[in-house]
Amino acid sequence: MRNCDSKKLRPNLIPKTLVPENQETPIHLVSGDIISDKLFYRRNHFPYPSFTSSFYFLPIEGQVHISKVFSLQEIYSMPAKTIKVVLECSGDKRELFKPKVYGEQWGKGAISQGIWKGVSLKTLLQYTGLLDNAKEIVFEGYDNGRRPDSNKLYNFSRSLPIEKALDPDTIIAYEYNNHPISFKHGFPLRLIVPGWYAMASVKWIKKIIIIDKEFKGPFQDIDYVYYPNQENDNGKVPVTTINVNSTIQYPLNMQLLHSGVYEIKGIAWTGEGQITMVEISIDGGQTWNKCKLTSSFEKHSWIRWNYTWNALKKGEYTIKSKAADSKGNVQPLEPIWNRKGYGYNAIDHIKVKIE
Ligand SMILES: Nc1nc2c(c(=O)[nH]1)N[C@H]1C(S)=C(S)[C@@H](COP(=O)(O)O)O[C@H]1N2
Ligand SMILES: [Mo]
Repeated sequence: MRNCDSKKLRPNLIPKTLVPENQETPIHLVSGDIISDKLFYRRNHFPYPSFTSSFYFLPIEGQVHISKVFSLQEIYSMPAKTIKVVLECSGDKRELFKPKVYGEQWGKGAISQGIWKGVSLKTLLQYTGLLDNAKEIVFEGYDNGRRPDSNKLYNFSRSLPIEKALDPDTIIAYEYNNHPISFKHGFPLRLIVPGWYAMASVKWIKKIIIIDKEFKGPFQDIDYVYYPNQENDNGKVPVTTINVNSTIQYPLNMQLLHSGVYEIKGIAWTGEGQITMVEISIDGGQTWNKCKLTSSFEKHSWIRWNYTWNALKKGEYTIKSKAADSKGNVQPLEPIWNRKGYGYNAIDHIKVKIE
């Protein structure tokens, strides 16, 4: 009976702020590898933009041989690429930093995954060419507003170095899970940058500008930068690739359970290379056991894992998960603290009690 009921119930997003809209995915309650549009987390810096999509054109200009303006029909008719991609906000798990940091207090659900279809940016740039002095490519979004640190109006803009921009997997996407991208996630065109934290994946692209220097917009040079120190900006480093990470989806933190056999399960992901191992500890990290990886590897997607636990003895348990990738990265015991709280990837943990 219970099972039957729970099949009818669907989880919702977890609200953080409403304007601009910031809501997280109920990551503990999703199964499988494809997050529906409805349960995809939402992260916005500004209110949603308004523009008339029936008059939409995409300009590419700057350090190019010929500037071009593409219609959507032209873009839809080019050779397409379809990729399953994990998008993770660099602020995912921010609420876990100690000492705490300012910013959206994301739990573990500023992450989602699904299938994006679009045209490689590289393909589009073949129509314009790049001048020899081209250094970065700037993507400007339609959304704008004021930041807490300035009275100026800014659009959400970000850049990529040429090398990452020309990676065939960097796409200008127009479909998500076989449907046109929904408005909230970037309709009609959204940049998708697999392997990088999701601030790089600019929604509602207004134009693309090739520049001959480093882009210094505030979402590049003030935000999305690791600041190792509380008091000053020394040692600042831009946020780029996703850190190796894992999240326990079941059991839930602080859950009460009867003694029995349980499938501990979760996801693990990394920005470069692939997940090679996930280990589980049920004794707070003293001993570790290898998990079964239950989904097959795809270059830009998370992997699912599980571990069968014979929970026979009553008591309190701290369960931990630790992922490692093919580049030699392993989740650290402690996160690397930084003032704006990006890139949290410490070993995940939950507590449960067997009664
Ligand atoms: N135009 C625009 N693009 C954007 C943002 C934004 O505020 N405006 N937020 C970025 C950040 S920080 C993240 S984490 C992702 C969130 O994408 P989603 O709302 O589709 O989940 O979009 C990125 N692209
Ligand atoms: Mo983000």
